[in-house]
Amino acid sequence: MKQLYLLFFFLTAFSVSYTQEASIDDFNLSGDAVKTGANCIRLTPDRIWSGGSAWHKQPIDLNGPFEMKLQVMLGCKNADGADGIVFVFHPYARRTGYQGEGMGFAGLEPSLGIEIDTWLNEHLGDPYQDHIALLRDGSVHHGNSLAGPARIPNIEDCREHPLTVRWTPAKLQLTIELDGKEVLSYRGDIVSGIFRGNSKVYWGVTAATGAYNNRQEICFEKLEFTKVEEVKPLELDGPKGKELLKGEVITLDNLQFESGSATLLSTSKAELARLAEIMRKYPTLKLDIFGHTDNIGGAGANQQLSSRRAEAVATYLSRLGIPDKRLSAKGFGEKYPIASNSTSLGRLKNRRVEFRLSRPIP
Ligand SMILES: [Ca+2]
Ligand SMILES: [Ca+2]
Repeated sequence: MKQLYLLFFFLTAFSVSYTQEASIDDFNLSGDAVKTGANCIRLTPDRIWSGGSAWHKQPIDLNGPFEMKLQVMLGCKNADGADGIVFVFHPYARRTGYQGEGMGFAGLEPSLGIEIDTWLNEHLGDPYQDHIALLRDGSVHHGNSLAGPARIPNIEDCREHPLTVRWTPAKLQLTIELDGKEVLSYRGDIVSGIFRGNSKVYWGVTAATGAYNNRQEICFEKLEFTKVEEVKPLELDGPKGKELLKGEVITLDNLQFESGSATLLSTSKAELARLAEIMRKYPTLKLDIFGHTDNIGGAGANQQLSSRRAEAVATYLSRLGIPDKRLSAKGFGEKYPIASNSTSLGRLKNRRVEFRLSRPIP
């Protein structure tokens, strides 16, 4: 239940989900990629040593949840087809990576790629069958795979196959479905682990051929993803900064934890860095950190969770150089709600970490 609530928190607090009609004009094409209809792009022709990619012009924010659905077509030649398609997240779009076994993905770094590989390269650890895997940083060697390779039935069958890529940041979970079945799943903090804290990345699809070839194509019926609204970071001369300096209790909009745990999401770290800056500017002030929860999940567990979250914040600030003696962390569990726990919006308000700057008692 907790996980559901945190997901809801994310959706209500920071983002507006919408479905966007697919438009090929929203993509930048590179290499041999060409439009082949109202909503299809041919990434490679059936010609040897070709490579192409299509990149959506708008970056996506990995702090928000999204789901993308597309159709992939890997060509009609099985025995002598090649090489495959990769769905990629990458901070600098517009480029196609290396051809052949690189599938237009090799060399794009940093990156996260979901490969559908149709050519056996033994030296890369490819299984003897078409396969799907989660790769990083433009490396197509399976020694570096984050998930997979998972074998799939021959996909070079002249047909379109639905591919769904779903990201749930509250659970740090990436799920991939092919032909309506879950084929890969990965849990990890992609933003800090791969993109060095940068949550806004471009996304696109690459493909390549080598000594053998296939026509490789993608089509979009609909694009569903979440547009993330900008949340203003904490600023000293902003309303929250002013309240804080007056000694009032504030909450931070960007402070987020993994569902049911005290692990800070990477979004929170930038916000806490601002708070640390403020504390450095006013070196005589102390900071009280108060954790609170809603009433779901039992009073004892909530007490512990609220304490661990307040402490996680203090630990992070201490790592940023704020002396421990200026920090005090305390959890209050579900004891002090600020809204009704009988509605989801009320519970959302109750799950919070509060901050108060205070002058030491002389
Ligand atoms: Ca291969
Ligand atoms: Ca095949």
